[in-house]
Amino acid sequence: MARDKSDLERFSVTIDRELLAAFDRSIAEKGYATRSAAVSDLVREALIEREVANPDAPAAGAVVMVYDHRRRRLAGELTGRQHRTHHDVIASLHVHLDEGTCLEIIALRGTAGRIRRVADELLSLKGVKHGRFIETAVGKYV
Ligand code: NI
Repeated sequence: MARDKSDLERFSVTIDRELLAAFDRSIAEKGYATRSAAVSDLVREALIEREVANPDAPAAGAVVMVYDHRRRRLAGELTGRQHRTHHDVIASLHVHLDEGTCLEIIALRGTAGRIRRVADELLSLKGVKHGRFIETAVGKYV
């Protein structure tokens, strides 16, 4: 992506005034310094979403999940699945939130379709209370 100013291009956009006002409020709340930075992120997001829709695209992502380790067999099952998919699981972080609740963050790298399948399998395990998978394209747009 843009490495110096010569890589940047200016363009104008015609947009509904109220929509633009709402966008400006939204990006101010998020802390963007300029519309350009916010629009660049939106464009990148759209391109990455499209890229990772291709199951063969190189991708990386993270599963973030919360579960109760006292739940029978769940902790062992989670570990077993990560070992079985060790080519895709590149790191994990386990945090003991309280007496029973664990927060686990599992980093995945592989093709988009494959790591999504691994993430879905982890998140659908019985006993996972809440979780989410975020993914990004590798080597393209980022
Ligand atoms: Ni724990």
